[in-house]
Amino acid sequence: MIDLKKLHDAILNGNVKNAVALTKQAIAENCDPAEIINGTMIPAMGEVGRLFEEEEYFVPEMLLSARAMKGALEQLRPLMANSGIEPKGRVVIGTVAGDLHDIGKNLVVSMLEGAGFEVIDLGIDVAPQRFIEAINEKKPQIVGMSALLTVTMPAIKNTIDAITAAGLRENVKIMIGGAPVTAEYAKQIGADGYSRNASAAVSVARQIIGLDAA
Ligand code: B1M
Repeated sequence: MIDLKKLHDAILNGNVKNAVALTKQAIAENCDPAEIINGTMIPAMGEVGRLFEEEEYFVPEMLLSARAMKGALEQLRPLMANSGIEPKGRVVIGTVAGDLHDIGKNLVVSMLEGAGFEVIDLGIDVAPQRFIEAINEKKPQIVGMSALLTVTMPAIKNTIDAITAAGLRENVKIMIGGAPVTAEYAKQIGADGYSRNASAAVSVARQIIGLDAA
């Protein structure tokens, strides 16, 4: 029987090989993917953040842990996918300009896809103009923006302002998230929805396009 603490430590130590192997083992043993992600993998990244703050970890260690986390998440992705169902809606999503963090955003993408949304992922460091082009080309119902840095949070507002200036604000609902983002901030800058984590992102997405009552 797998000891998920080993997976936690593999991510913490940036050991991609072990993180992938242990995730495969957890899947083979029918562990709940939500438990693996929320109970083991996300806390490991939280610990990485703590060590970075305490100057025990530096950027290279964070990068290695991020690589291990991504490798492990890749294994779980097929379990989160929900193929063959009618798309619930289309979402264009990205990490805002200046911000390179994508693990949380990728989790949101997987959860939305798993819940039947079609997701167009613009990646990281996405300039307002790229969001605008994607809205014009893909005609999404929802635009999602992620920011992990206090200094990149204003890029969310800049992007909303640019979407408004382009005359597209009425065409889309906007959902935002990321560690420093709050519901209050979302309200203040005129976003339609905020979610604290990836699973709540699905409920928020459904609510803002009227699939569920608020
Ligand atoms: Co960075 N980093 N980082 N980092 N990094 C943080 C965010 C930090 C909190 C670490 C710390 O000091 N404790 C700190 C930010 C402080 C602040 O501004 N408040 C920080 C810093 C300072 C930096 C640099 C400036 C470091 C430097 O260079 N000196 C630099 C900035 C680079 C840049 O972006 N321009 C930097 C770089 C990096 C790496 C590249 C090395 C790497 C990212 C690799 C990658 O993502 N591919 C990295 C990492 C790994 C982290 C930590 C350790 C982990 C982030 C993570 O993946 N968490 C992080 C510390 C921490 O978070 N405790 C840290 C796990 C993930 C599942 O959670 O992303 O919060 P999270 O996503 C959640 C929710 O927020 C929410 O759902 C997700 C799943 O539940 N959510 C949404 C996210 N987006 C959403 C969108 C939605 C809805 C919900 O709707 C659209």
